[in-house]
Amino acid sequence: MQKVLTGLQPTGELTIGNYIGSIKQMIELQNDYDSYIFIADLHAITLPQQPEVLKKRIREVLALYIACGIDPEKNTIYVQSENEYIPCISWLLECNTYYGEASRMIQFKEKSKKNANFSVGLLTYPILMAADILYLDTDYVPVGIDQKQHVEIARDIADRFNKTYGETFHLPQPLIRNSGAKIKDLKDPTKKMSKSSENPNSSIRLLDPPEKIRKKIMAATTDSESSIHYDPEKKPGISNLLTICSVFSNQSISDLENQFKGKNYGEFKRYVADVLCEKLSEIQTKYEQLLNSNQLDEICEKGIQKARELAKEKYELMKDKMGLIRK
Ligand code: ATP
Ligand code: LTN
Repeated sequence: MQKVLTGLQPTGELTIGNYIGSIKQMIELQNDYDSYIFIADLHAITLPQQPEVLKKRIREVLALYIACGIDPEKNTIYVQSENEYIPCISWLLECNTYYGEASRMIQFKEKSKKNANFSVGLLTYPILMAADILYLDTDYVPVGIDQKQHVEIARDIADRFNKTYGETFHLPQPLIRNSGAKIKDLKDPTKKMSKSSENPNSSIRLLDPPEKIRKKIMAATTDSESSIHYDPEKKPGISNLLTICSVFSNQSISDLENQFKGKNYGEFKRYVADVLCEKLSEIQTKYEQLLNSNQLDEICEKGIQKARELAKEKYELMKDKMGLIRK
């Protein structure tokens, strides 16, 4: 059975961008693939985090995965930092990655520009991500478009390692949605919606109450026309709302365009808010039930045992290939 794997950083409250770009794809694949989903807490600390907040968020994201529909019977679910072989594998991969290659990553350039004293971890971030992907011989990695380059570098590193030391890794491929690969910021629809954004009105959080969802959607930036049609270049705000609405209502964009022909932006926005409130309130009810249950711990214990065993096996193989053996 082919393998799919993805991870999310516990760096803030998850947004509908995270849901669409990553979680929903995993839900759609879980019946047909050997599926792995984890909390990328080691990636989160590449930027400063407050320990108490981080701890709380790890649990929140776990509960949200399951509340959204990630089935613990069909997925291996774990917390990245509990798998001690991942940083070991990452180190071996770092020594087979060029500095130039890592420093060309777009995310590194953007995040290092924003933080005057950035950590070395911000540079080696994609190599840690390569370790997450490669230990498992992952076939597909469902992500938003912003992570495509990181999956590609993982593939390059794997290919180089195979050529240098002999066949060791399977080459992974990113899996990116046609529509919804980059949900936009509600206030500035030329930018990506991001959970660590400073403006709370720029994103819909999966745990936002209905009145907040309505307020944010009604205040979302649009344009001065009145026609509701999909044109990401000229109408980025309306196109973004159409994409969001299409994913959450399971209607196609052209069906939505027909439904709202001749109607105004206010009517359309009210519909988008209704659709979101309905779906998110289902997720929120399940989330509340899960957050303080023992079920979460049991799921993670089971998940980490499997992930650790597989990572240990790959680490030993890599060491062997690289000559890291005493006799
Ligand atoms: P941060 O603001 O901390 O960088 P983020 O919101 O970008 O966080 P990540 O944890 O980096 O979220 O990403 C988790 C997954 O969600 C990744 O696969 C990423 O590509 C996807 N994702 C994040 N934002 C969006 C978005 N706006 N549209 C589609 N996919 C997204
Ligand atoms: N960098 C990713 C999170 C992540 C990930 C991974 C995603 C860490 N390791 C492995 C897919 C596969 C992000 O979403 N920011």
